[in-house]
Amino acid sequence: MIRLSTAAPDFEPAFQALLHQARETTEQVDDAVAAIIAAVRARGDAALCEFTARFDRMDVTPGQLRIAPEEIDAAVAAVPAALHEALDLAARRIEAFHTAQLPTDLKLTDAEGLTLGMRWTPLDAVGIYVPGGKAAYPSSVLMNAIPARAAGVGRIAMCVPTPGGVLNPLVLAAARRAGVTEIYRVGGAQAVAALAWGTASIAPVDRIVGPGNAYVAAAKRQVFGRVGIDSIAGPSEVVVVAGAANDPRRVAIDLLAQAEHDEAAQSILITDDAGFADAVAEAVTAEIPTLPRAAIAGASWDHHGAIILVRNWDEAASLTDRLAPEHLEVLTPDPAAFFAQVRHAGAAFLGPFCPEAVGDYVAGPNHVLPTGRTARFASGLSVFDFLKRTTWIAADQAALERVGPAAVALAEAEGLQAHGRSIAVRLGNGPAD
Ligand code: HSO
Ligand code: ZN
Repeated sequence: MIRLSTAAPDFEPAFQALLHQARETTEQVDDAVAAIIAAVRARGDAALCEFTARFDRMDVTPGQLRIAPEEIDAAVAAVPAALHEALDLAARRIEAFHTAQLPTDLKLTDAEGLTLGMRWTPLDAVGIYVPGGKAAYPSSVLMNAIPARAAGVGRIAMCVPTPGGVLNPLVLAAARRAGVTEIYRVGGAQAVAALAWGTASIAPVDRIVGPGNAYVAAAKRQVFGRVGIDSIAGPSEVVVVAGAANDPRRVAIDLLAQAEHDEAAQSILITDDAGFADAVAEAVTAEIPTLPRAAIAGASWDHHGAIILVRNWDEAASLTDRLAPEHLEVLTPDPAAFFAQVRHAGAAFLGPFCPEAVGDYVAGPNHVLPTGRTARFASGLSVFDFLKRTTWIAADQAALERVGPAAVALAEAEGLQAHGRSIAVRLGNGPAD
C-alpha cells in the first residue's frame, strides 16, 4: 500500500505513478484465439466438441452441447430455498431498476414542417458469457441477463464452461430466474466464436456480453464488427472517500471487499484526517488474516492499495475525477454535495449505510461497470446496451420545398448529381419527371 499526501512536494508525480500503474499483464493469445475462431467457423459443432474435450476435459456430442431443461431443473432443485429467495429479491430489484431505464421514442414536427423521430428497438438475440472457475458469479448472470430481458430481447443464449462436467447450480438458477432462454456447456474463445458465427447447435446472436479470461476477451475483440460486444472488463476497483467521523474498521472492510476480488484489484482511501488514515491502515492489516481470501486481498492491498491524505473535500473530488473509479463510496459529512462535484465514476454509493457490496447484489443498478479509468467516457451495463435506435423522417411537399434547395446546393457542391436531382424533381420548379 502506498501513502500519498497532497501537501507533500512530490505529490503530483507520485499520484501520476498511481494513475498509470499497470495492474494487468496482457497475455499474447491473439494467434491462438484466431485459430480457434477459424476452426469453429469451418467445422462448427465438431470443433466445439474437440475444444471442450481438450480445454474442459469433457467428452460431449453435439447433441449434448445444450444443457437440457431437465438437467437445469435438477440443478436448480438442489439450490437451498434461502438462496432462491435471495436470488429472487435481487432479480426483482434489478428488473425494476432496469425497466425504469427504458427510454421513450422521440417524435417532433419542426418549424420547416418535417416530422422527425427516433424509435428504440431491442436486439433480436444476445449471448451471455459466464466464466467458470473463481469468477463464476451468479449475481453477474442476473446483471447481464436481466437488462437484456427488460429491453425486450427475445433470445438470450448463455455459454458457460463446465470443466470436468461440473455444473454450478446457482449459476443455472440465476440464469433461469433472469429469463435466459438457452444454456450451452461451452466456454472460452470457442464459445464466443459459436455465438458470433453460429453452429448447427448454437444459433448466432447479435451482441455478446459478459466477463471472461484473456482468451474470451481476445475472442470478443476479434468477433467485434460481426456482432456487438460490451466493454472488456479489467480488474475491479474502488475509491472510498471518508472523513474521521467514520468507523475505521467498516472502511477497512469496504476496501477489502474490493481487494478480495483479484490480486490486480485496487482499493484507494481518500481522507482529510491523518489519524483516521492510520486507523484504517491498521484495521486493514488486522482484518486481512481473518478472510478466507487473505492471500488475494493481501496481494491486492500490498501492490495496488493506496491511502491519499487531502487538505479538503474539494481536493478529494478533483482527485476522484482523475481516478475515474469503477466504484466510488462517499462517506463525507455531506455525501450528496460531494457527489455533485464528481463527474467521472462508474457507480456511486452514498452515505454510511451503502457499502459497495449492496450494489454488487441487491440494490438494482448494474454491477457491470467501466474499469481502468474508462468511466471518463463509458457507463455501466444497462438496457441501452440491448437497444438500438432507428431515426425516421417524414415530409410533405411543402416541407421539402423549404429545406430541399439547400440540399440540392450541397449535393451539387459534392458533385453528386443524382442526389440533387432526386430532390429537385420533387420541388415545384424542378425538372419534370
Ligand atoms: N464488484 C464486482 C461485481 C461482483 N461482486 C460480483 C461480487 N460479485 C464488479 O463490479
Ligand atoms: Zn464485488
